[in-house]
Amino acid sequence: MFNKILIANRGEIALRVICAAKDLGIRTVAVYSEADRHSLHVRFADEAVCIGPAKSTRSYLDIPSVISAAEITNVDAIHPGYGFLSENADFAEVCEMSGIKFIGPRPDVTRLMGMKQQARAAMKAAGVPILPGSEGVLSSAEEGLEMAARVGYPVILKAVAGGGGRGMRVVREAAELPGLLAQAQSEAGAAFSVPDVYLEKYVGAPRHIEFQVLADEHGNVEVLGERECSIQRRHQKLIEEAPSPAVSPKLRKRIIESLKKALGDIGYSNAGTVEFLMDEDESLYFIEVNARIQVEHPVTEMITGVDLVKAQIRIASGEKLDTIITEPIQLRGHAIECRINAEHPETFAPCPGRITGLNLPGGAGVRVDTAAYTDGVIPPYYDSMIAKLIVHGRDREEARARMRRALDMFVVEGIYTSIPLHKRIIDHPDFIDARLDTNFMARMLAKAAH
Ligand code: MV4
Repeated sequence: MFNKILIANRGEIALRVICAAKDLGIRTVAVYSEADRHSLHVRFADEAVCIGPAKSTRSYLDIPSVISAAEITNVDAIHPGYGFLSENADFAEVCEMSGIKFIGPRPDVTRLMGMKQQARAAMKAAGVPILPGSEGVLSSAEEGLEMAARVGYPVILKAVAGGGGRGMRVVREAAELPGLLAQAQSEAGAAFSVPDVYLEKYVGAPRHIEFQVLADEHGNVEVLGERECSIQRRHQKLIEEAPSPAVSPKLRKRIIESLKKALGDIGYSNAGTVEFLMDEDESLYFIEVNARIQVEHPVTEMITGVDLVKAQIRIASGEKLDTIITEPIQLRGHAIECRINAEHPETFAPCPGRITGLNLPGGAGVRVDTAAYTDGVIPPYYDSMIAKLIVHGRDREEARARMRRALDMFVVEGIYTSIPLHKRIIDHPDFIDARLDTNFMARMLAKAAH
């Protein structure tokens, strides 16, 4: 096992990784920007190194600065958390070349998963259901028109190097396709330096459902069920839950079996998430792989009892999965997570500033992952998420009731937060009845506006 690891991140996830390392008896090194000098990840790590100014391109995203900090402190491994360098295959390669273990998948695998049309082809080859569409990159508008006619309109054009919704265009009829293809290609070229685009059948109001995977470095794969992530606004998730109310045991079993084969064939290792869309027929279709630990991993931890971050570290140290997961995975009860953001609950404008008062809820079935504290300052330079409130219950309704009372007891003074918005969602009849799709928030906000 490692003696010491560096955490190349900040905020709640840096603290989360420090907790996992402490539980394993591993020493920790925090890195921080000048804006994060007084952060809890700095306070609770065994050592801390300032790696640059507030701007993340000059600190948390600066590969030479992070590697220098790792070399000075003589760590064995680096955990990248989520965001920042977590899916940067070049960074994972530099770690490897510097003799530092990167806690995540191999760089070649991360690179392959980043090329969405290749990930799609790999999944298809292993029998994972995909949406009808192009085999690879579109080479011309003519090819796009031919393909769209075959799968039927509407179709969606997606950047192969895309993510988070950038470089996507929905095409409703043939006449629009050449123009939208040119737009998608130029947007993709500007944003990702790769103009390549592929085509899929478009699903109108899908559910967003993702499966959690753990794989060791000896070819063994486990799938820890799924999460429902349909409650989102502009590609930012707000609420996640596990299991998905829309996935039957039979469908779950089928997807899990196909994913075990696919990830084995790909040579995937460490933690990962495989994203799907569910259409009105309740069929699941693969869309992409996220080669990192995700924000919403705690809902899976709550229903499986598996500490995913500890598992990541143990896998990276070479342990076999059957020593980490010693019994068949069981999904127990129901978990819900609310992402608490420092933002105005109506305008969604970010709201950095000083937290002058704070009460974190607790009690049975409640977990709060946060790096916030009274008198702490939320800097304006980074993501606005300041806490994750996670609850567990025997069933969805018990979890929902616990979420409602925990939100009532969650007090943040000095800045605006999304807590009032979460109360509205939790009380919404469609949420109560689990009638969820990716348009839920747009519908709820449009109704409230008139
Ligand atoms: C889609 C889709 C409909 N049909 N693909 C958005 C981000 C990227 N990860 C994939 N996305 C979508 N792909 C097909 N074939 C609709 C979306 C989509 C979406 C997906 C998940 C969660 C929220 C979303 C919001 C808008 C669009």
